[in-house]
Amino acid sequence: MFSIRMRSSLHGKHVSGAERICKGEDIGEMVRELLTRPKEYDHISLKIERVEVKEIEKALPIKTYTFERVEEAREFAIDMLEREGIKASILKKLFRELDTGASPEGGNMRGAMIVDMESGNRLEPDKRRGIRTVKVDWASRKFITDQLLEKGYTPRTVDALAIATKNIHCGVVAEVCWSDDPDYTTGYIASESLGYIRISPFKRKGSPYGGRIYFVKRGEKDRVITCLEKEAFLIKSL
Ligand code: PML
Repeated sequence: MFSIRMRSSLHGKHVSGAERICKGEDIGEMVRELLTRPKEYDHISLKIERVEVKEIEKALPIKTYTFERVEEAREFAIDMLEREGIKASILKKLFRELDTGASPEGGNMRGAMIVDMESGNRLEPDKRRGIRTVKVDWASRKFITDQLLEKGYTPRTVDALAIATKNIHCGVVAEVCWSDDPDYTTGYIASESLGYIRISPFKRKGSPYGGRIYFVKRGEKDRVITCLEKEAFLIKSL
């Protein structure tokens, strides 16, 4: 199988990125599809790589919780994540960082923070780049997308659920995510026992800041990063 990754930008700013895993004979069709995704770009890169693929039987189960205000939504997320053994003080500090841009110069990171769940210390080797969950796709993307859209979820759920499922499979104990898209305020938390919990609104409308936080056991950091960035997975079903 092959992993195909596309990243596009306009005037030096990231526009869109996507990934597919497919058979050699389907590369042409996948590339054509990925090229139609960015509306406008002046730079696009495609990386095609042969990968050994493992399977994940089932995606994390989905639940959605809707709140009046961001503050209530965040309190709910903190309560849930405390059950996973992460202190509220650590969560509040990291939420502030995501809200104001977690990269050293204040912008969004390109990837995720990776955090020691006990001390709250950030462990990313490069705080601008962060950690990237790549090499993951649905075994039947079209079938899964149709099912999720029919249930009222969005195209973002399709990709975020795949990423969260791989993260937890690789040993991330819990994940927090909200988008950097100023108009997309639904985020999620995920863990083995919580599943994929969509939370709305997880951030204020209009905010250009967002990203992902991966909580890990300190001693497992290197193994988890290798799994997230190097091992390829196809998820078989919902
Ligand atoms: C959802 O609607 O299921 C939450 C998706 C979060 C997407 C984050 C992103 O696209 O950056």
